[in-house]
Amino acid sequence: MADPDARKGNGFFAKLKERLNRGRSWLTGGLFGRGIDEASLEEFEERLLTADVGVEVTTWLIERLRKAKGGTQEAAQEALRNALLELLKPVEVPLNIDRACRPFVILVVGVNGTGKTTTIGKLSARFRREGYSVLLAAGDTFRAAAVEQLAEWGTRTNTPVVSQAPGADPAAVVHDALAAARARDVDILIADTAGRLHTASGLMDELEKVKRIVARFDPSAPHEVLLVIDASQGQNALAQATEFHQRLGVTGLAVTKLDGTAKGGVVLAIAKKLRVPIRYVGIGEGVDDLDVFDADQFARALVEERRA
Ligand SMILES: Nc1nc2c(ncn2[C@@H]2O[C@H](COP(=O)(O)OP(=O)(O)OP(=O)(O)O)[C@@H](O)[C@H]2O)c(=O)[nH]1
Ligand SMILES: [Mg+2]
Repeated sequence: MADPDARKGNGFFAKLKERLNRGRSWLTGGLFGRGIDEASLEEFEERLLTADVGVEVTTWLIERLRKAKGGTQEAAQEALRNALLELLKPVEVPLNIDRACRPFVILVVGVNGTGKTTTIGKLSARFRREGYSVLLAAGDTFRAAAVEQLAEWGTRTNTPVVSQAPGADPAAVVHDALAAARARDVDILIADTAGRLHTASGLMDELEKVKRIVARFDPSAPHEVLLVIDASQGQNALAQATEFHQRLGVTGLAVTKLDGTAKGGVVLAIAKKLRVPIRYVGIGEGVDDLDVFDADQFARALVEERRA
C-alpha cells in the first residue's frame, strides 16, 4: 500500500486524511516553504476563510502562527498542529454508554438530510460489534420512506426496529419503543426523528415533546441528545447547532459528510464557539465510514506531515 498510515493499520485515519484533503493538505500543502513570513500568513488566512473556518478561529490561528514568525516550515506545521490540538481537545469527549441506564437512550436530531438515519445505521453496526443489544425507534413518521430506510439499516445490522404507520405521533412511537426496550432488557435505544429546519418552531416543539415523553419514562433520559450536522453546510451548520442546543440541550454532535467539499472547517468553528462534545465524524455513506472523534487524528489529518 502506498499510504504509510494505511500500512500502519490505521484505516480510518488514512481515509479521513485522504477525504478531507483530496491530495495534499488543503491547509498547509505547499505553504511556508520559505518559513513563516507575511506572504505565507496571508495565503494561509485565505485558505482558512474559504474553508468555512470563520473569522474568529482564523484570527486566533494566525496569531498563534505569527508568534512563530521567522520559523521554518516544520516549525509552522508543528505550531499549527499544537494550536489545532488545543482547540479540538476540549470537545474530544467520547460517548460513554452507561450500562446502568436500561435502556441507554440516544435521541438523534437535526436538519433535513444531514445524515441522521445513516448515522443511526452506522452506530447500530458499531454498538452491535461492541457487544451491545440495540433497538431502533422510527420516530420519523413524516415520510413513509423514512421508516423503510431505517428498517433497511435494521436488517443490515441485525437490529430490531419499532415503528408505526406514517403520520403517527413520533412521541407515541418513541414511547412504544422505550417500553419494548425495557421489556426486552435492551442496552441501547436509538430514536430517529424527522429532519426539520432549526427555525421551524412548531417542529422544534414536537421534538421537545418527544424529549419530555422520554423523560417521563425515565427521568435520567434521554442520556444523549445527538445532533447530526452536515459539515458541507459550513457556517450555517454552526447556526443550526446553536439553535438546536438552545431548544433541546444537545449533549453531543455527529459531524457528517467530511468527505465532501467541506474540508472540516466547521469542526474548528464548533470547537471554539459551541464547545459541545463532538462524539463522531462521518466520512462517507458506507457502514464503516464513521468513527469516534479523535482530536489528535483530526489535527494531523489537516496539517501536512513530513514523511519518515
Ligand atoms: N458523502 C456522505 N454522505 C452521507 C454521509 N452521511 C450521510 N450521507 C448521505 O446523505 C444523505 C442523507 O442521509 P440521511 O441519513 O437520509 O439523512 P437524514 O438526516 O436522516 O435525512 P431526513 O430524514 O430527510 O432529515 C444520504 O444519501 C446519505 O447516504 C457522509 O458522512 N458522507
Ligand atoms: Mg432520516
